[in-house]
Amino acid sequence: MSADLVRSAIASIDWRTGSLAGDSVRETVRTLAELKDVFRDPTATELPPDTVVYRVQRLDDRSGDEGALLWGTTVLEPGVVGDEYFMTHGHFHQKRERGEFYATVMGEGMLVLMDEQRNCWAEKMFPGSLHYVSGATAHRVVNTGEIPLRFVACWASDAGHDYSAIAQQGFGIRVVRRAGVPAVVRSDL
Ligand code: S6P
Ligand code: ZN
Repeated sequence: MSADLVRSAIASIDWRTGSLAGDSVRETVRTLAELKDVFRDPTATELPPDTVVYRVQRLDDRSGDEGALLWGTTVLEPGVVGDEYFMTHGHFHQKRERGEFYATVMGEGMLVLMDEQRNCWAEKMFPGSLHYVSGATAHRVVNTGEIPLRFVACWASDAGHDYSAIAQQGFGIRVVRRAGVPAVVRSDL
């Protein structure tokens, strides 16, 4: 076969874990120190600040390419700060019309969603659950289980990430541990 006619796949995925491998894969790590503002009481933990809360693997950025798609895998560790489970920062997309798919590979959690009018809801995440995040909907993932929550995502590469609205006002709901089980509560209660 001619080398010109056959090319390598962009990366590989291990479907048991969602892990990506290949030259185009980039990884970011988020520690407790970077996430302290997402928790209602960031002091309610004795975990060291460099504790890893989640890692994101992403295919190399192609945000300049109109219509291109990105793929990523997030591994969110189990844990709590006070009565709140470990969670991602959460964000809107800068281009509000750009949606995203999430699919859970392993673990249990909640996908917390909020529209621009601050209407909020949560969807249960479990192995095989498939979620569509429509445009203009902020999204955050919470690990309510005992093992790492692993999920894959696919989104428009030019969507961009807007963290500022969430950093300033947070989500209107929180996922907390009550009597050992997850409960979704309003943030102002
Ligand atoms: C990107 C997609 C995910 C998140 C990742 C971490 O649009 O939603 O790859 O970036 O789960 O969450 P966050 O809120 O820290 O970006
Ligand atoms: Zn997103």
